Amino acid sequence: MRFQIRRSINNIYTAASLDDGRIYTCRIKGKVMKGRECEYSPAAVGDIAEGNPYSADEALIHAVLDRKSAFQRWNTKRELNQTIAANQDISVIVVSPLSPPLRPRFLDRAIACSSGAEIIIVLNKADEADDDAYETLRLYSGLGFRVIYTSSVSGEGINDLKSAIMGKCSAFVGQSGVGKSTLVNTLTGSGQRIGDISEKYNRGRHTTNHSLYIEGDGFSIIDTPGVREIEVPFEDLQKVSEAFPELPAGECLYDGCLHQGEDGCIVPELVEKGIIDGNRYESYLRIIDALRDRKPAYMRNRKSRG
Ligand SMILES: Nc1nc2c(ncn2[C@@H]2O[C@H](COP(=O)(O)OP(=O)(O)OP(=O)(O)O)[C@@H](O)[C@H]2O)c(=O)[nH]1
Ligand SMILES: [Mg+2]
Ligand SMILES: [Zn+2]
Repeated sequence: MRFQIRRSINNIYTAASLDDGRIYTCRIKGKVMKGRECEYSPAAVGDIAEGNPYSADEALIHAVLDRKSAFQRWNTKRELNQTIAANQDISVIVVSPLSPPLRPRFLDRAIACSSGAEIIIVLNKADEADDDAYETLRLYSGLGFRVIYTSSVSGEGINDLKSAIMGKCSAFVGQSGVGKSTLVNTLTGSGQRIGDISEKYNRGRHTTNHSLYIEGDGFSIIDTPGVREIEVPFEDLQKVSEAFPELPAGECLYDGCLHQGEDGCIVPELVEKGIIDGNRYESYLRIIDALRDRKPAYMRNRKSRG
């Protein structure tokens, strides 16, 4: 039987059967799934799994199918990749202008954490936005990212966002307190818990603590727990440039140029001329640097077999 994972807490999964439409509580056979050694958890919300029911509402999962897309982050503590959402058509990266403040560096990393999905940037709390926020996001629309301005207070942009996600599955990701769950509630009428913003730190309180798949009217959303920090998952360095569409492909002297100013790399000149934004380039370089020394725990501890 095939299942779609809809909630995951401590390796107990709530999943909808794609065959009989019922909801099952699932466990996974074994702790680590083959091919997923690099991951914090063998399955994520949005994953399609194969398994067998052993009662009317319980099943055992023995395989998780390959993903077409994912939003992953590096779990610094466990030193593994952590999948926040899987198989979404769109990664909706939600930011807010002031509480918490918009951080372009964070946004750049979040874009790089998404693979295989379309990206939409949502500036929520548009009711609090100043010119700076609009200015910052103009850069991203200029790069070809779709940017939607929303406010759950004034209702601005909600219909635009709704039409953008219609017929699709979207993962709402971003910092804690930007208003992901509020948007999800506005869009689906569901009753996700909403948190307030800590006055002392001007950031959210991690109100949503696990990813959850929610069905709306003609679309679905994976609401995800907000994070304070985000690091790009362990992956091929070449893949990072996919998150930076402004970087030239195949124009530097050497194939597979990482654009760190190698011989024959044209990027530093493009930055100097202002054709590539210097801050974006700095984000890119920082991500490459961070990834270079990064190795998942399971790889580091493994003994070399010569
Ligand atoms: N001014 C304003 N406040 C908003 C808006 N949307 C949400 N908020 C407030 O922002 C706070 C955080 O909202 P949540 O929806 O819990 O944020 P979240 O992104 O789900 O946070 P986590 O679950 O911690 O990741 C709440 O106090 C909301 O009322 C908005 O459009 N404008
Ligand atoms: Mg939330
Ligand atoms: Zn280059």
